[in-house]
Amino acid sequence: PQKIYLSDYQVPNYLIDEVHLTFQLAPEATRVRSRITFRPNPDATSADFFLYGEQLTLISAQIDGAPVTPTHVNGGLTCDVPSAPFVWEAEVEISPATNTALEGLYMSNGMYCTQCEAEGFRKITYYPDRPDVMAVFTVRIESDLPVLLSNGNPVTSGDGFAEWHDPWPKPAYLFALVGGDLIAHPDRFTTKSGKDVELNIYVRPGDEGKCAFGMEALKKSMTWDEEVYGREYDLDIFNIVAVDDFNMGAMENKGLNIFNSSCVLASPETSTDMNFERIEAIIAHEYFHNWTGNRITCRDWFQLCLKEGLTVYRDAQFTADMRSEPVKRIEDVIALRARQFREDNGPLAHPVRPDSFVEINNFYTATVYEKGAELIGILKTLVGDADYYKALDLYFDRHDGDAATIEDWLQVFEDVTGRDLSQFKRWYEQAGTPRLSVDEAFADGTYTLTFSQSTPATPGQDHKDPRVIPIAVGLLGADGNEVVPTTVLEMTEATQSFAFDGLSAKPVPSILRGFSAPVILERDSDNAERAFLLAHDTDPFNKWEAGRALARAGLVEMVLNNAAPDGDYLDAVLQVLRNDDLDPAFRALTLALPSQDDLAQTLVDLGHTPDPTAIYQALETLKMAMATHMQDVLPRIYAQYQVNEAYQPDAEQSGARSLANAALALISRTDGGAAAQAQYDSADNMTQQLAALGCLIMAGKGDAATAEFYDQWKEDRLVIDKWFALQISHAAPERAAEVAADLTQHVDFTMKNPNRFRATLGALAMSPAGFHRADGAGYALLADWLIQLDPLNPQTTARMCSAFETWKRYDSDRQALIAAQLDRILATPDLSRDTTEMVSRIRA
Ligand code: B3K
Ligand code: ZN
Repeated sequence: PQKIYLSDYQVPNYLIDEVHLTFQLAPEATRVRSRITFRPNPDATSADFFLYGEQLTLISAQIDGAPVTPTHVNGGLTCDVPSAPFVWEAEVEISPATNTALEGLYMSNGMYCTQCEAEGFRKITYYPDRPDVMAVFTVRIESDLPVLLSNGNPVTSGDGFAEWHDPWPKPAYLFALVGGDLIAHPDRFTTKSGKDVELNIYVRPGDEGKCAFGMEALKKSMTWDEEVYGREYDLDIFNIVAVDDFNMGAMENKGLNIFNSSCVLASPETSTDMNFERIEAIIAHEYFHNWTGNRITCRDWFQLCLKEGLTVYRDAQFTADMRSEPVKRIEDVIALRARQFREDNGPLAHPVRPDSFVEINNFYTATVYEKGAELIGILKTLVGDADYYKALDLYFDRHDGDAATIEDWLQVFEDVTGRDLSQFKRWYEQAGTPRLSVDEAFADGTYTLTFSQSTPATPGQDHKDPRVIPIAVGLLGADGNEVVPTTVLEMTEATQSFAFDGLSAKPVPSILRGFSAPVILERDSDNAERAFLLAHDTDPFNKWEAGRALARAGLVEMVLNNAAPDGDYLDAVLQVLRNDDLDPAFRALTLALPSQDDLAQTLVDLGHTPDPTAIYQALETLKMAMATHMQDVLPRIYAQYQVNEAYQPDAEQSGARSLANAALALISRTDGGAAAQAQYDSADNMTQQLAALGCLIMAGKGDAATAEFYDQWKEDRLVIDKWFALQISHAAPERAAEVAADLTQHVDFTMKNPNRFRATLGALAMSPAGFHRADGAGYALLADWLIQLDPLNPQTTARMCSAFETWKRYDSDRQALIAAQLDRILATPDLSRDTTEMVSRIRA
C-alpha cells in the first residue's frame, strides 16, 4: 500500500468555484449528476487533471457540453482539459444499499445518509476530494422520501424533490445528504446580532422523545461560543440527524451534523448520567467545528489536529463551564492516560501532526484529538488567557475561508505575543510522552526543584529534543497550609532547576497541578506525602492524583509481593469519603481505583511483566478490603446521596448518584446483593438501573435481572447495546470470552452495526483479565470477528485492532498467541488497506 508524506504536499492543479449536484435516490442505483466549474490554479506547477473516484459507475462525462472519454486510473480518472476555465459534467451510479463500509452515501434502516470525512466523497462522485479545494455547493435531491436534507439553506422543495444551497465555500469532506422518513424536534435560536436560526434534530419515528436534551445542549453551545469566542452561527438553519449505523461519534458537516444515535438520543429512562454528559460534549464539539474546522479548515489531512485538537479543547472548556471544572479535568486525564499514553507508549505512537500515513482514517486517534487538545492547553498556559483569546481573534480574522496549517496557527500566536514558538512546535512533531523526573533540595530557606525530561524513542523517531513544558507548582507547609500558591515554571532545557526563596522550612511540593502538561511525572515520593497531599492539597486535580498514586503504590505491592491492602490508603480514602464538604463527584472519583490497564503499564514502567490475572485479583481484594474497612460509613453515604427530586442529568445530581453508586458497588460485596436488588427493583432511570445490574452481576446474583432487563428493553437498540457490553465487562475473567462468544450468537447481534459490534467485541477487548486469558481464547475470538468484519467495514475493523497494541507488555506465551492472531489477520486474502496498515504497525 502506498504511503503519503506531508513533505510531498503540492497545491491543487485546479480550483473550483461552484458545484451543482443532483441526486436521484434509489437503494441500489442512485444517480448522481455533477456540474463543476473548474479553473486552473495559478500557483500550480502541473496542468494534469485528476479526479478521485471509487466504487462509481461512470455513465457519462462532458467538458463544456461536449462528451469526453476520461481515462480510468487507480483511484480515479484523468482527462484532457482546456487551459482556460471549463465546466465538467458527469453522471455516475452508486449503490447506497450495499455500502456496508458506512463511508460515502449509504443506507441505515431505510434512511439515506452520508459520511464523507476523510475521503468518502470520492465514493459519491468524481471530484478533487482534498480539503484544500473549497467550493460553493448547490444540491438537488429527488426522492419520494418526506425529509430531504443537505448543507446550507433550503432553496425550494416540492413533490419529490428538495434543493439546498450552501453559500460558504467548503471542502467535499463537509458535504452531507440525508433522506428519510424522519421526525423533526424543532426549535429556534436568535444569535447575538439578532439572526433567527431554525434548529432541528431529525430522528426515526419512535425516537422523538429523546431529542430535548440534545436540543438544549445545542442552544447552550451556540450561546457559549458567542460569549467565550465571539463566534456566531452563519446560516438560517442548523440540522442534526441521528443515524443508527455510524462508524464514529458524529460529523460536523456544514449546517447538517450527522450523529451516531448513541451520541444524541437521550432520556432519563434509557441514558446514564455519563451518556448525558458525553452527548452534551459531542453536540458542542460538532457545533464548535463550524468555526474551527469548517470556516477555517485544514490544508491537508496531516493538519487534522488543527481542527480536532482545538475543537476538543473548546468542548472541554464548555463542559468545564457547564459542569465542574476539576471533575472534567480529572475525567479527561483518566481518559488521556488510558488511551493516549497507551498509544504513545506502543507501536502505534505517532506525532500529533503525523508526517506520513497509508490510510488517514487510521489517524483519528487519541493522539491527534486528546493530545492535540493538551497542546492547546499548554499554549494557553504559556501565553496567558488574554493573549490566547487575542490570538484566536486574529486566527479567525486572518484565516476565515482558508484551508490552514499548524504553521498558520502558530504564526498568529507569534504575531500576538512576539514569542518564538519553534520549541513549542516540537510537541506537534515528536511522538512519545515525555518523562519528567524531579529532585528536590532545601538549604538556607531556599527550596530547589530540579527537573529532567526525556522521551523514549518511538517508531521511526529515535532522537527527541527537549520540549517546553509548563509545570504548575504549589508548595505546602507541614501544617497543610499553602506557602507558595500555584506558579507556572517554564521548563525549556533537558535539565533545569527552579528555586523558591524565603521559606522557613522544607515544604511539600504539589507538582504538575491541574495536569499542566501531558507528561509522566516520575517522582520518588512516599505514602506519607501522598496521604498528606490527598488531605491538604488545594489543587483538586493533584489532590485526586495523590489518592490515585497512593492506590497505585499499594496495588503494585499487592501484585508483586502479595502484600495486604495498604491500611494508610484505606484510612486516607475513608477520610475523603466521610468529608461532606467535598464535592460528591470528586469523592466518587477518589474512591475509584486505577484500571487494570493502568496497573499493567505501571508494572511495565517498573520493569516487570504484568500478569493480567494477578492485577485483577489485587483489585478485587482491595475492593473487598475497602468494603469492609468502610462498612460503617457506606450505608450512611448511600442513603445520604440518594436523589429525591425529579431526575436531572446535571452535574449536581449526577455527582450525588455517582457517589451513591460507588458506595453501592462496595456494599454489594458484603451484603449479597440485597441493596443492589432493591435499587434495581425501584430504579426509574438508567443510571440507577444499570449500576444496580452491574452490582448484581458482580455479586453473582444477576441472572434474573439480566433476563428482565432484556425483556424490558428489547425494543430499544441503544439500551440493548448496554446490555451486551455489561454482561461482558462484568463477567468473571475466565468466563468473559465465552460470554462474548455466546452473545455473538444472540438474535440481536449484528456485525453490521458498529455500536453493537463494539458493545460485544469492544467490551471484551476492554476487559483486560478476560481478553488476556492465558489460553488465548479472547485473542482468537476478537481476531475471528475482525477477519469477518473487515470486508464489510474496514474502518471499524481497523480501529478495533488497537486492542492488540499493548501486546509487547506481556509474557512470551501471550506474545506468541497474539502474534499468531496478528499474522492470521494479515494473511487474510484481500485484507483492507485500513486493517493492513494497523496490524502491520502493531506487529512491527
Ligand atoms: N470529524 C469527525 C470525524 C470523522 C472521522 C472520519 N473517519 C468527527 C469529529 O471529530 O468531530
Ligand atoms: Zn472533531
